[in-house]
Amino acid sequence: MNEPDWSAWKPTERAVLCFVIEDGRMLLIRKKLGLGAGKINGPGGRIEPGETPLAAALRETEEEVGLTPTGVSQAGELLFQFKDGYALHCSVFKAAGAMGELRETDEALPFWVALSAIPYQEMWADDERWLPWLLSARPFRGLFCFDGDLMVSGRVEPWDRA
Ligand code: 8DG
Repeated sequence: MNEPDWSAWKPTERAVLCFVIEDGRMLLIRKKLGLGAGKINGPGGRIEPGETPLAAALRETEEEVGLTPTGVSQAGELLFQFKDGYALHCSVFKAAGAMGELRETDEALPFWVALSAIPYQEMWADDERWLPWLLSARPFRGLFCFDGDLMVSGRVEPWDRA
C-alpha cells in the first residue's frame, strides 16, 4: 500500500474523539459497536451534517457515557487512510472535567484509568504514538495508513493549527 500524498489528501468521513482527564485519570470506553468495536478508546464518533467538531465531541460523549465534558479544547488531529479507500479525519479533543452521571450505554462501557496505566495494548495501534502528545499538551497531527485493523505505516508531527 503506497503512502498517500498527504498534502492532497481528502477525507471521506469526519469523526471526533474526546479524552476527559481529571485528577490524574482518563475516561475511556470499551466500544461495543461500530468501527473499532471491542477496542478501548475515548468517547467519539462521526460528525453529523452541519455539526461542528466540538459539538460532535460533546454530543458523542453525552450519548456514549452520559457525561458532558467541560473545559474542552482541541489537542490535535488524525488522518487515517484505509487500504479499501476509506479516508477518515478525526479531530481529537481534551476535556478538563465533565458534568453528569457516568453510565454504561448500548454503545460503550466507560471506566476511569490512571494516566500511568493506559491500556495501549487494547487500543488502536496508533494511539500509543500520539496520546503521549495529548498528555503533555503538545499539539499533534498523526498520519496513519491501515489495512483493516493493521497499522501499515504512520507518523506523528507537531500540529500547526493554520
Ligand atoms: P456513529 O458515527 O455511528 O454515531 O459512531 P460510531 O459508530 O462510533 O462511528 P464510527 O465510524 O464507528 O467511529 C469511529 C470512531 O473510532 C471515531 O471516534 C474515530 C475512532 N477511530 C478510528 N480509528 C481510530 C484509531 O486509530 N485510534 C483511535 N483512538 N480512534 C480511532 O476510526
